[in-house]
Amino acid sequence: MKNKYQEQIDAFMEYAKTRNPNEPEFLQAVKEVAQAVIPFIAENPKYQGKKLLERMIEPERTISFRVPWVDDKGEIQVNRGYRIQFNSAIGPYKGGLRFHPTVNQSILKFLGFEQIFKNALTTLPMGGGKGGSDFNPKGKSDAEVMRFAQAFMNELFRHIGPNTDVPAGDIGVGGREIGYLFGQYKKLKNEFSGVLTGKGLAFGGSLIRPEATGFGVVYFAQEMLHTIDEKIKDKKIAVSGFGNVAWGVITKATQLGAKVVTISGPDGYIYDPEGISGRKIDYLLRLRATNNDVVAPYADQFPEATFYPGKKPWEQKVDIAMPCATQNELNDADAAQLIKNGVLAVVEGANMPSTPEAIKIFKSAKILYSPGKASNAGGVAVSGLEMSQNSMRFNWTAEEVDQKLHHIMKEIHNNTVKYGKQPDGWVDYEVGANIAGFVKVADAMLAQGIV
Ligand code: NDP
Ligand code: 2IT
Repeated sequence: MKNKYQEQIDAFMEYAKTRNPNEPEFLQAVKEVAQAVIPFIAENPKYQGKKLLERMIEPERTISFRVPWVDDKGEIQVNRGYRIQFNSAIGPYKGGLRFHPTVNQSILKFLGFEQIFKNALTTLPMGGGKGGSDFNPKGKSDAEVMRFAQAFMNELFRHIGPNTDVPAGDIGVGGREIGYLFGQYKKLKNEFSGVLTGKGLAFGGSLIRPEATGFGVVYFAQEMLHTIDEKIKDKKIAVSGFGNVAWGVITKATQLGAKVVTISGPDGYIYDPEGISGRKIDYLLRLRATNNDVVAPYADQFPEATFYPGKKPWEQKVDIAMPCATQNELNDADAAQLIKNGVLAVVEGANMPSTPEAIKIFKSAKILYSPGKASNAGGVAVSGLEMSQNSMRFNWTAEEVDQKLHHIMKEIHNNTVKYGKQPDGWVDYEVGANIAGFVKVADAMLAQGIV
């Protein structure tokens, strides 16, 4: 479908490219939002002439810093740390930290930008931010991870705070790393506060936060399936990745009677025809804790499974695909294969895992397709609930948190459908999520003046 606002979108993207050269991932994320929001602005005078999108694509603050530390051999290592404080119109900056060798400013700006809209969708008062480092956790000892985390916090602490900016985990940052980061913050500030989320249960963490992103993805998938009178029970699901999000998705989908048949790592993917359940799910956690880049050992443990080196799970015939590894891991050829195999729904657990070409294929086939900023918002939503519990100095039970998460995912679905429903009844979740997120942030920015 040719967009009648294409010229305006192209002009805006030229402007964005000129200001952000060499940032392909960031521009990809901006384009997705611009395509949805520019036509909406054109039809809603209230949002015109305020340079809202121009303001939104400019981070309020970009912090980049040296992280020197000493490895186990006594050698000095130097990494680069970042925090992108993107938008605080609706609350303190909020978003994860990523430790991965591929981390650069473009990737963190794409993630921080997406986080603005995602956080707005959660219904909770959180602005958007993201940070991290090009530190590679692979093969590092526990002591090295601790020293790196402390060195990282030695600079970050002066830029964050429970009412300013509240980081959490992302790729390469889980409970262990958050623990070390929190310890160092507390030591430097002499302050015990909810400055980070994803903390251990003994020191202010929330029940269900580790599971939240994956559980939320599955709750969102249930809502999507309801719109076509389908259920998740007995569905065959392909999942990519084998980290925190993949684990949560597999746990909840299995509880609800679906069968997850794949996981993947950078080395290839596993196909398990019997489904990944029970002790196999526990095995995933052990595999992840090795800090190695591999899923191949799964097939040695469980001989009914096959390992496909260097391949991606999208070649398998499944009802639902849930990419949960990383950005741009599902391309146009993968999308075409999934459609050919009759996939009903693609529900993103990772951030921006489908390329723009892949999304185009899903949309023209009119399957159910949801962007990560809607379907993976459960993680940051429970981070928001962790902040609430920290402020109250009180803990909700697992059931209470799970119930609130479920409710939030339904709200996100409703709000996305509100703006994404097309005249023929098909829901464009990508357009819906971007407009719904934009409206909340834009209204707050308009009310607060030019700041
Ligand atoms: P983890 O570090 O726990 O896991 C990431 C997983 O993806 C690892 O298994 C990683 O392996 C794997 N992976 C990395 N590159 C590839 C690749 N090229 N092909 C296949 N697998 C790969 O991170 P999370 O589970 O936390 O994050 C996964 C995704 O979900 C990311 O896009 C993240 O931004 C997003 N997300 C995370 C949330 C959270 O709360 N944690 C919330 C919302 C979204 P390895 O590390 O060995 O390379
Ligand atoms: O991408 C994400 O939403 C996250 N990594 C979680 C952020 C958070 O603050 O919990």
